[in-house]
Amino acid sequence: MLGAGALSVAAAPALQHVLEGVAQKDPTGLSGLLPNGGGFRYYSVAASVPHKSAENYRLTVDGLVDRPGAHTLPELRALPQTRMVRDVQCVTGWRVPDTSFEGVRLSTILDAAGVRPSARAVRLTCFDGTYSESLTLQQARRADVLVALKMRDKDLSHAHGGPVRLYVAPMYFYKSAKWLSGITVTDEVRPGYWEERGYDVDAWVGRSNGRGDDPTA
Ligand SMILES: Nc1nc2c(c(=O)[nH]1)N[C@H]1C(S)=C(S)[C@@H](COP(=O)(O)O)O[C@H]1N2
Ligand SMILES: [Mo]
Repeated sequence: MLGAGALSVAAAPALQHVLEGVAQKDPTGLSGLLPNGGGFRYYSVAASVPHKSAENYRLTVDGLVDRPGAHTLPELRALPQTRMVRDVQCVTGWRVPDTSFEGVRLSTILDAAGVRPSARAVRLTCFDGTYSESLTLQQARRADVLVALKMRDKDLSHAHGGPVRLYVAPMYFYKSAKWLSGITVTDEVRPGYWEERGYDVDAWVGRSNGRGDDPTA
């Protein structure tokens, strides 16, 4: 279905942006600007994504941790919440200023699970069955990396990856995996979906993927 994989890491950044646009343009027919989305585009590499509710949602934590387990949505809501307002920046160029996200720091969830000394990275997986992301452990522990439950002060909609998505504020939006369902602590970085197709694991806005522009400057 997606042609982007074939070109993989050899593709130049500019071509990758085009490929991202093409590959994501229409597996679903829902892509493009979301109605009332305030400039957000709907992206999903999976053709259809199941809906999860407060009753059946689970976030599993496993890998190199002392206490593997799963969090329900009420449990996540009961943990300390952090709210941040930043610009959202997709690597293909679109940007949405001053967007609030709110949720639990990923570091809080990692600390609760007890990360082992041999751990170096985190792999994030999604209940769309396809997408994945990765962070170094140092990145994952930043205060501006959230397991987000709210966007713009409302529960995350299904279209935006609800009920729970990752939110990596300082990086391009592809790091912010939608429909988050798994956190696996690993001994090395395992590149995520777009990273296997040439995107940088270290996706700092303005400093990666061959981009010299810095929208935060
Ligand atoms: N599960 C999943 N998460 C994903 C993606 C995706 O296709 N699937 N696309 C990424 C990209 S490239 C962007 S720009 C944002 C888009 O988020 P939005 O659909 O809420 O605008 O989600 C990111 N997280
Ligand atoms: Mo993106």
